[in-house]
Amino acid sequence: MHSAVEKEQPAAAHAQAEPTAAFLRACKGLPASHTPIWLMRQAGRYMAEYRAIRAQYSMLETVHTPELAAEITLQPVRTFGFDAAIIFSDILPPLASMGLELDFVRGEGPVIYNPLTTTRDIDMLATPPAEAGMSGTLGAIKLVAAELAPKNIPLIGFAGAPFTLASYAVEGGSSKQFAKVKALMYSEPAAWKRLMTKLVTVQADYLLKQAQAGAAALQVFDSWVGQALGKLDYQRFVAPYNRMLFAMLKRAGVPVIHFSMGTSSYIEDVAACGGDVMGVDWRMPLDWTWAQIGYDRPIQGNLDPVALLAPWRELKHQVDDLLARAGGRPGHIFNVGQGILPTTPLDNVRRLVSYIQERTA
Ligand code: 1CP
Repeated sequence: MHSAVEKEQPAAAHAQAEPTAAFLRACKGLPASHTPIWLMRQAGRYMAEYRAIRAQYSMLETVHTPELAAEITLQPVRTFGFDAAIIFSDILPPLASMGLELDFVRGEGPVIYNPLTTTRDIDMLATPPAEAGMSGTLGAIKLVAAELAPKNIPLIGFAGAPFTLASYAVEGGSSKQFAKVKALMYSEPAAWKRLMTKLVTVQADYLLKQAQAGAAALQVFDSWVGQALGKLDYQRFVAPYNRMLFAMLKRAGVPVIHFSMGTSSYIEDVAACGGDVMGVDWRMPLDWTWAQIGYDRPIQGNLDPVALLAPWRELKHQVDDLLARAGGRPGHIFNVGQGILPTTPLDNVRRLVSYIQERTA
């Protein structure tokens, strides 16, 4: 049942060697009271409470105001009883602290008005400490951790992986073909190295400070590597920097989830870069992916977020299939394979969370 919300725990519960929260136990591959569940983008437009706040404040105002970010983080946890919270923020605001002019344009998504076009732009990028540009998120983490620690609900901090962030910084926003960022990568290898190293420096510092502020786990989002790069490019142009990042995060003292999308053709290379838990998308069956990664490594995923738009009969079929593929092994964290959609019916989320928590108890 909902043991994660019922047990009273001391504030530093997540720092213990043997945690009691189901989510943290699964992150360590330990047997848990039930299969823990949280959903990427669990705070967002499918919730009326979120839309009400966003009607009054811009995306960046909500991210940089600790009280607003904390409230948005807590909304889905209160409503659905998830086994973990994820701090409300985005992967892109740290780029603003490096000197990129970021905005979230309604209906269009993220935009960077001064994308990197020359090697000089790369050399001009600043590498400030997280307190300089991300103090709002660090403050929000403190507020949420204080609220959730007595309920033994872990809070996840996060950041973008270097390639995924470089794609926005060079393309100036979302991309389908990643032509500009790949052209830079192929034609200016020395500048590429400087860019990726700066991104690793800033993200590692930011993630370590999120753990210090009270995040009980960290997730690194490498959303676009799989869409942009084949195995050989991943090995040459991305893996060295991801390895550096995950090595630096060992000092955090909390579990680190390494999430990527579209990487099933080279998931073993992705896994080799590090991360205690591998977050995977829905394109390959969970049992196949888990076997590639190794069953001794915890796994997070991998329901198709679009399945949450289906009637319960179909959703239940996909959920039962996924649980069967997880085979009741310790170290499975139930999640979607990418952020849930704004059109997701609340009832499906409610039903999914209680079904997972009750069926696997
Ligand atoms: O209100 C709105 O319309 C803003 C929509 C929105 C939201 C709710 C954006 C803009 N970001 C977020 C929050 C967000 N983004 C979280 C919050 C915590 C949670 O509840 O999960 C997280 C973890 C992210 C991470 C993120 N942002 C990723 C990685 C995960 C993924 O979905 O692959 C990426 C790629 C982004 C960039 C981004 N920010 C926002 C949008 C619409 C996008 C994607 C744009 C694109 O497709 O390129």
